Amino acid sequence: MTTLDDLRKKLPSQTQVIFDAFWEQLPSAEKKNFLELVQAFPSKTNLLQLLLKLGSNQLKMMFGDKTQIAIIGPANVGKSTLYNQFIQQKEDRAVVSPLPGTTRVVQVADAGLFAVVDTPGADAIGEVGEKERSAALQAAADADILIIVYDAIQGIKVTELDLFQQVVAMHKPYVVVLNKCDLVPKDLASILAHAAKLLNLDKEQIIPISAKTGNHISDLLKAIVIAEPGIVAALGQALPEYRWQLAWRAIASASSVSAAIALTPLPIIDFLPLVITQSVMVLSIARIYNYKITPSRARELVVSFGLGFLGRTLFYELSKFGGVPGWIVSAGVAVSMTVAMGYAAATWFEKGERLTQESLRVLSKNLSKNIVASLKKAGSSKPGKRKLQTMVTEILANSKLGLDRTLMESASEEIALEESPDL
Ligand SMILES: Nc1nc2c(ncn2[C@@H]2O[C@H](COP(=O)(O)OP(=O)(O)OP(=O)(O)O)[C@@H](O)[C@H]2O)c(=O)[nH]1
Ligand SMILES: [Mg+2]
Repeated sequence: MTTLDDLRKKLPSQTQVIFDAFWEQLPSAEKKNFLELVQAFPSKTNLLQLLLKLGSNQLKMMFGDKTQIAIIGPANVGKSTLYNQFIQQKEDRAVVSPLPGTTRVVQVADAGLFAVVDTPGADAIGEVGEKERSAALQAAADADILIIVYDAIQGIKVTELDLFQQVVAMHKPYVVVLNKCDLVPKDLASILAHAAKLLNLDKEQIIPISAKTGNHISDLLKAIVIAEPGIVAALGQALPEYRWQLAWRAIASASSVSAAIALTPLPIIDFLPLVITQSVMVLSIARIYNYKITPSRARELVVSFGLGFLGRTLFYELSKFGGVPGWIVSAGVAVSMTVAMGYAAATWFEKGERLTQESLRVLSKNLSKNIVASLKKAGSSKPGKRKLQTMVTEILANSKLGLDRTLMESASEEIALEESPDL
């Protein structure tokens, strides 16, 4: 688990001072929120990026223009490669090449929560070099946070120290990165120690990464996030959405298993394996919401929601209408029960609120109608288990419900999600 201190240590001391000043002013309730959020930071880069993306609206609301993060450093250290790790749109990709001096002008792109700025190498000599150097320094002066990149193999040349000092003198939050660590055969520690000594930093304050493989980019992202505490506040607000999107993945995968279970025996849904599948899902959702629960308690929770009974009632209700193959009704009911259970669990873990039987009933009814309609559209002949699982995963992956939790709330208030099937 990441602690605040782990993250704080990654910041150079000047940036720690900025963070500490912010921390002192924070009321204790806010401090608590902040700590909880930091602990919930995922260690996988792609998940952290999802969180950053979700936080971008909050940040815009709070600060108007986006925070700009400039990547600066000598030529050929991998600045543009790192920039490409942050961008959201493929069209924004920067050109990368083994030739020093590839990037000639400053470029800016959207990186979700912040805007990222790629700059030309700031160590070039000659007339063109001078121009590029001042463009890079100007970009640094215009940015809110700086990432200073060096090459782990080339090391830090004495001539590059001057650049570092100039950047530090700007008194902005910054982080220092040693790139191309994938090429370091061994003894990364001594390379880090050497760089730290030159820059007058602690070893922990230099973040070793590989911009090419993406390794340890998440450490860098976390350091950036706490270097600008405003970002953490924005992330705090985005966290519920982020958790819901993750929970939705767990729900989609458990639902596809539930659908396969519902295929046999037909036409009566076998509820015991469903309870097991849903209990496993509830455990993963609990993990996402940082809620401690044992497997047996998860199972009790599933049973206590009484979805088995609800499912049976729904099944008979939907079968009565005829015209829909039995397997579609079974799968539709099993999936909607699992989705409803996932939503009920997420609501419980997040807010401590228990959905009422009535809202669960309305929610699962609306969901099953929609899932039955989507399955009907997807194919008329009864598929094998695996095919059905793929179909259900696709239906749920494309559903807007996974992006926006509030749609679930309206679904449990008897508002049709999409057009209802004519049952
Ligand atoms: N092995 C390895 N190669 C890298 C890494 N990052 C960048 N490179 C390579 O290093 C070379 C330079 O990368 P760029 O991203 O163009 O470097 P830059 O700092 O933008 O260079 P300029 O624009 O010339 O200042 C390219 O051949 C990259 O593929 C890394 O983490 N590992
Ligand atoms: Mg470049």
